[in-house]
Amino acid sequence: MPKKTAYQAKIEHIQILDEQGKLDAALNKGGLGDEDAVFLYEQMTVSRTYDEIAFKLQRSGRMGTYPQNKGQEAGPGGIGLAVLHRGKKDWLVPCYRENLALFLNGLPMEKILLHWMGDERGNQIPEGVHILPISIPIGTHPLHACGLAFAEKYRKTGRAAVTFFGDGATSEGDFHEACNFASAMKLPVVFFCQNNFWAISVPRAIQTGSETIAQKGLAYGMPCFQIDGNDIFASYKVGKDALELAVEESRPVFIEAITYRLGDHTTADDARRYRDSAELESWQKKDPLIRTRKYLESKKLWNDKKQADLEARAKKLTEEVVRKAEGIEKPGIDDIFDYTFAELNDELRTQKRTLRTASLAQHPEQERLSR
Ligand SMILES: Cc1ncc(C[n+]2csc(CCOP(=O)(O)OP(=O)(O)O)c2C)c(N)n1
Ligand SMILES: [Mg+2]
Repeated sequence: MPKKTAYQAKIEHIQILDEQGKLDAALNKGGLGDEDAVFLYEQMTVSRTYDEIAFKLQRSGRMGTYPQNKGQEAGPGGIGLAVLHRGKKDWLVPCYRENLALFLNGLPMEKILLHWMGDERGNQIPEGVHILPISIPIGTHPLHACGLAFAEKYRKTGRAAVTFFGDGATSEGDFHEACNFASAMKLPVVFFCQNNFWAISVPRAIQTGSETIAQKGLAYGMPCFQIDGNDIFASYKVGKDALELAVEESRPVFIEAITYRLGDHTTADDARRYRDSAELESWQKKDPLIRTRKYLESKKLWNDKKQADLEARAKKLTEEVVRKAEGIEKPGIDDIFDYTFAELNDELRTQKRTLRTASLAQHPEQERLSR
């Protein structure tokens, strides 16, 4: 019996803008234009400012916890803009480190703050905005993206679903079920993994034996790409092509974006306890904001004056968003019943009626007496 190669594959790594801010124009053909690069640079700066202000809110006791997106703005920014430009209102099914993709596609910015302030109204997505609430259970939501893509395919809307998750999420069973389902059912889902090399304190090196995260998609028959996740040009171009491929050929596509979280896992974490400072410093040099600014300056599209204006605008905008979030009216005591269940059964109706009474023994008719 002669031996044959049963399967062989390679995965491309795509970088269009390098760390020094130099662009590969040939690779960028059909990709992000300079005007949009300016726009994304501004939006990434807004997202960074939002992070800094949210961090301070938590430290001053005005927010429960918060996961900074710092350093990871380019991946979600690039593909987020590609989604916006398609104009199809593709679904975004996020984790918690892709704020920018959500803001670009119509999520009111105060929603994320409200979520982390523990207000469920942060998860109430406005009608017509095709975004799911951010998912805290790791790895469960790619399945929801499959369901949405399944429905859109059935309705022939030409819409895709993009789901975001981290490197750690790819060790979860639900993630694999989602990959399998999307592939077996030929669903237009773009799986966008932000590989930031850490899952809280678990380093990527011991997270999985897989050489790349992208190759996990190969096992399910998906076209797979690895990109420099700190490069808005790569994320936009590969994201745009992946969306087209997913919809035109009705199949899932996998993108692994190599990035790094420059902050702690969340405000409840102190990464200095497990992360080498030299590693952090090496990634600070690859910061997406720095390289994008270098590129724009080399093209005379940016200068110190514009930077100062932008920083002032970003601060003002974020402070307004904070005012909106903190200024929301207090929720009604009945809301927990009115917005959790479609219909109340007898027990729940009694609970709702007796919620205001001083004790379970008190007759509901006396409720007014207790307040
Ligand atoms: C099902 C589940 N298990 C465990 C956790 C606790 N947890 C929260 S974040 C996290 C790490 C996630 O790492 P990764 O997927 O790489 O995302 P990152 O935070 O690095 O963006 C874990 C284990 C959780 N939220 N959900
Ligand atoms: Mg991670």
